[in-house]
Amino acid sequence: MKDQKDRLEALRADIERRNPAQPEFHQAVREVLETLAPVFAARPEYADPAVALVERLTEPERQILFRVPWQDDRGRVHVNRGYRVEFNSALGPYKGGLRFHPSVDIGVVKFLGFEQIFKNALTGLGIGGGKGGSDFDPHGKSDAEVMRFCQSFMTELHRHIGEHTDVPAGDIGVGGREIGYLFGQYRRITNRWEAGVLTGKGQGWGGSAIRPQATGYGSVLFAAEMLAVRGEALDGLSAVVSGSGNVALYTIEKLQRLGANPLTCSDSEGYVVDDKGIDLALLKQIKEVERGRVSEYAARRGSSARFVSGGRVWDVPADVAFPSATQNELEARDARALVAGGVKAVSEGANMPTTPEAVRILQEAGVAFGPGKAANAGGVAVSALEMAQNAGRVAWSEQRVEDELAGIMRSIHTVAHETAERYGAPGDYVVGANIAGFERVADAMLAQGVI
Ligand code: NDP
Ligand code: 2IT
Repeated sequence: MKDQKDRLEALRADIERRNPAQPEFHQAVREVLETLAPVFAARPEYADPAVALVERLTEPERQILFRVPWQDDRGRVHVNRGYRVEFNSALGPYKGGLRFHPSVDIGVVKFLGFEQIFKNALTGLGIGGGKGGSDFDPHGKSDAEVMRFCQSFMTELHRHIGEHTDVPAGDIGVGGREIGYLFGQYRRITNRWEAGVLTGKGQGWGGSAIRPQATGYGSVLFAAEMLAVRGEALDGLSAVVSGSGNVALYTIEKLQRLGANPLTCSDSEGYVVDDKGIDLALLKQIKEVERGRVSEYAARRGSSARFVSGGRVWDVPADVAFPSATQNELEARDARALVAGGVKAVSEGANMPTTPEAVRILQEAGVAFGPGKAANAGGVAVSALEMAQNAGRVAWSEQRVEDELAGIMRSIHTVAHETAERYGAPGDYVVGANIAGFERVADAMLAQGVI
């Protein structure tokens, strides 16, 4: 075990040296490597330096970086960067979202792509790991500007993707509108109706029922599974949710359907707390229809709600918490605030929202902690179901997709829970999810030879 720890530590140092100035990627790799020592001790074939399995797993198969020029409504030309990191295809075509946000750089895309490998493995479906995006900021842009940007982005990206090669979807800043423009340009350039090249499409033209809801619904289902192990249920519990985008909105919806009371939402300017519980119809109108800010929700809701500029939702005491905005949004002091407020479970709808120190604080306080790789896998799982429907040229009913999603989330919970027990860390879903995802990818890589 000591030897394994030393080898992993040397590997980690080497990865940081070879990938300078990529702190999010370092963080994601460190967090996985830290949990692998027991599986290396039990299965020496994974750790054999002569096979260099971890070295291969942490090096993307391919990284694509390109210029994206586009014109604004006044005719001015802007230049953004486009990225697609095709990280690992041992289990299937590269699969993962596109993020449009000013903070996107190669380190962010690599952290997301690396996480995606294990998340996708956990779904049990045939999808590899990838991620992409751009430093383009869709906030404040007209529909026509977003369309021209998406068309320019796809004009380069199209040569690298395909239903059997690499299948992007949405992430921060990329939703149904952007997927529509991207799909239109792909179809025009290739002259192919290749529905399975992108997921998150509109339901009238190849999209799956429940895909917009899937990540948020899945994150709540995962929390329900964690609570059930402790003999508890969501019904009657209060909840804090961060973010107000795709994942947050449908987390709130599912919580309400299961009888819980979500009290908050947020954006990069601050948060809203609503003592009566979030009015989801109003929030959806502001976010999905008007593309507005959460401060407008407080202004329109009346006396039960207030907007806290610059604050974080974790200061509001609640039974369960759902970080659903972005990476590193829940830090040590936030974890302490949640624990002081009596939180029982935290389920990560976002990718890597909880810092390592905050995870430790929550776990040491006995809080059930569902890491994003497991808890937010419902989105990509329904994307894989969308690919299956596209391949068969069929559309499944809402009920069927919802049942499949529930089954997949249950099975991810079971596998993470059982794997943690098997490796001597009962109740630690971080260990369970990392090892279970790793084993599936590692076995496929070993079987497929040195590539
Ligand atoms: P959206 O773009 O729909 O919403 C993002 C939300 O997070 C917005 O409220 C946004 O506020 C806020 N946010 C984004 N960046 C920051 C930041 N740097 N600081 C503070 N707030 C921020 O994205 P999604 O809901 O799709 O994604 C949210 C998270 O869920 C991400 O971590 C994503 O990777 C993850 N995820 C998404 C999946 C999906 O299917 N969409 C699947 C699995 C995980 P503002 O408008 O002010 O920027
Ligand atoms: O982080 C994620 O899992 C996503 N953004 C969804 C990826 C997908 O291909 O549906």
